[in-house]
Amino acid sequence: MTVDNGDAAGQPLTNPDAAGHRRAAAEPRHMWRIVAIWAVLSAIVDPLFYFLVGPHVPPGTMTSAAEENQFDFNILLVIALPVLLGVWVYMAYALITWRASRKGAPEPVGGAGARSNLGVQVGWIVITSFVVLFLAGFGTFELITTNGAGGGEGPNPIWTPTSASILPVQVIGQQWKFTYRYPTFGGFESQQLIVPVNTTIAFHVTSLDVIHSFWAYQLSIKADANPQQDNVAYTTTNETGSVTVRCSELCGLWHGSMFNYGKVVSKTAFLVWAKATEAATAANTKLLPPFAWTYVPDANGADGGYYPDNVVPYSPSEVYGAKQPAS
Ligand SMILES: [Cu+2]
Repeated sequence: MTVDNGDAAGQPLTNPDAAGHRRAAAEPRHMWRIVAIWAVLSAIVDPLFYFLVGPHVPPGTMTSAAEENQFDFNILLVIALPVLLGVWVYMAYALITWRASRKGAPEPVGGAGARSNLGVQVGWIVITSFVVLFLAGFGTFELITTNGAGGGEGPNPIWTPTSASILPVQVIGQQWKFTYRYPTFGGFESQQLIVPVNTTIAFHVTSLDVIHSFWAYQLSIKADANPQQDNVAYTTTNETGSVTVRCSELCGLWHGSMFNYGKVVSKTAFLVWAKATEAATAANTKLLPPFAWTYVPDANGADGGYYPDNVVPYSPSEVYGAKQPAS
């Protein structure tokens, strides 16, 4: 039901001859008002968000990958906020301006005039196409740019870091735990992920059984752990701090409890820890299968239940540590 409140002069608005012309002249250009309000609000909210909230957006800045991810999230949000504001501004404007109870409000008009507006349609298609295509290009660029996206890139990464010395850390997933093997420190294994700060790390992620996913949240590394695959993910640590590792691929009954913790520590603390752990676990390390890029549990295997995949040795840059990898 519509209510005719009449215009300011008390004339009924539904009288096309008497009121139609007068109203057309008095009616403000609503669309341009909405656009102006939206533009001003967006120009205020976007920088406020980017500079005040942006630095706190997950996953933080602990590594180069985390920094890149935070930047990407911020760009997405800077683009998304004006879209959100556009909806809210229109809704608020419509509620205030065109509410039925407003004295002198113009009567909602249906019919041909409300059915289509070429400018709005073309504008909508052009703007949404531009946003989507820009994001596709931006996303693709960010995936392959020099800091990567923190995802596993398979055994032949599409980009490699330029650091002279890269610390290799093998991440071994199995139902339902992660262990970390340090091939350049005698190949010892640890339940805790400890890495040095200001260092480029090459995570070599693999699995002994089903598909897991190594997600080190604060490091912004998320790489699938596939059996018989060496999935490489690089990042460079910027800050010390705690790391939570979770499996992010449904991998069986206790998937939910497949998590552990780690730390980014000073280079000195890392070397102390690595050498101490190497010495303390030496007896156990001897019982482990020799270091390999992947391991296949096999009760009848020729190498004590595991066999290495005979893949080439390390790249010459992955030499951080006291020793070359055991072969
Ligand atoms: Cu898992």
